[in-house]
Amino acid sequence: MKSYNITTLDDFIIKRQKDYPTAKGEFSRILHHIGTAAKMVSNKINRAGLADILGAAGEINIQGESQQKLDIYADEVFIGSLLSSGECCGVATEENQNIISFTHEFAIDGKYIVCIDPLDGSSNIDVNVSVGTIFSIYHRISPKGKEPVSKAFLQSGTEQVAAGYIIYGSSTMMVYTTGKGVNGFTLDPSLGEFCLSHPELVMPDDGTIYSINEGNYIKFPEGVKRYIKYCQERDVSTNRPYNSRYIGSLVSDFHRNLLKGGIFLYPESETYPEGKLRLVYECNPIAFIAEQAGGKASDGTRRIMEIEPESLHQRIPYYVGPVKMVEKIEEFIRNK
Ligand code: P6P
Repeated sequence: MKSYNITTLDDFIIKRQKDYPTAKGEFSRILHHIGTAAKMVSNKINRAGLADILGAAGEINIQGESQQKLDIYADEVFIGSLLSSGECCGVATEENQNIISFTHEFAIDGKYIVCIDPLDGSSNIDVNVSVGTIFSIYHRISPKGKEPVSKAFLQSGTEQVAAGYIIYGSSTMMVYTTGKGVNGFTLDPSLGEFCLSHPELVMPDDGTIYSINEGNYIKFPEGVKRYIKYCQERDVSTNRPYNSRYIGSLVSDFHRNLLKGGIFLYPESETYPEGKLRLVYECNPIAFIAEQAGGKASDGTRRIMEIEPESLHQRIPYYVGPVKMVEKIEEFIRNK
């Protein structure tokens, strides 16, 4: 008789809680609440074409980008869910200039803070392309009973307690790490549960996909231009030319590269002299997952997770993927 061995996200969190002898469930509660918020956002995204939730909300966010209605909805849902967990004392999100402290009596003693991009790639929503949520969890560094201090949100990526993303695609998946490997869960809409579907994810040690917005080619640094040509040259011994795959949604591009082997590149350019992607709530969480899956993430010269953030919305050049591929682009940048 066929047996259905279904492990839900909550089962998995509780099972893994035993890996942390001192754990009292606070951390598990945060992950559970992130899962709940993800289900709510997934539900809205899947009906975006029907409900009046498509299109710009008429606001401009702190990035100077027109906010999509779903950006605002996702921001409010994740903030509300993290607050209600009672284990998080504050959040930093892409949509808010400053940190949001939870001073409510049931949350002010929360052991953790969360940095989150509630809906990354949201400009793709109106054309039905997959988008994502990206999050990092850190310990608070201020004593309990007081509001979180801003430098708690500027810890280097090596201090992450956990990191993950949700990809709202052909199915909704949640992929996260707590520093003991990477696991993927697929939302079963009929159960309303995230079920373990990709246990112990490991990134291939090399790849044949490169993901970059080649429309910016003329603005790229010389080393990056030469690397792109390297990807396009014929050399069967190194499986080149590679395939170019670019969705324009970091979570989607990274998720494909994590599963199939490929490098994602977002270099600095005249348009984005510091790079476009944000260190705190995009690059660091994805870097943690990449490293835990055996990959690497760099700004072209430095390990992303060792960079001390200087500001909440700081941008950084970003190269993430299999170690061999990231080391190759670093070589091209070094020898520009
Ligand atoms: P471009 C989405 O706006 C985003 O922040 C990332 O998800 C994505 O990788 C990147 O920007 C795409 O930027 O300039 O290629 O459209």
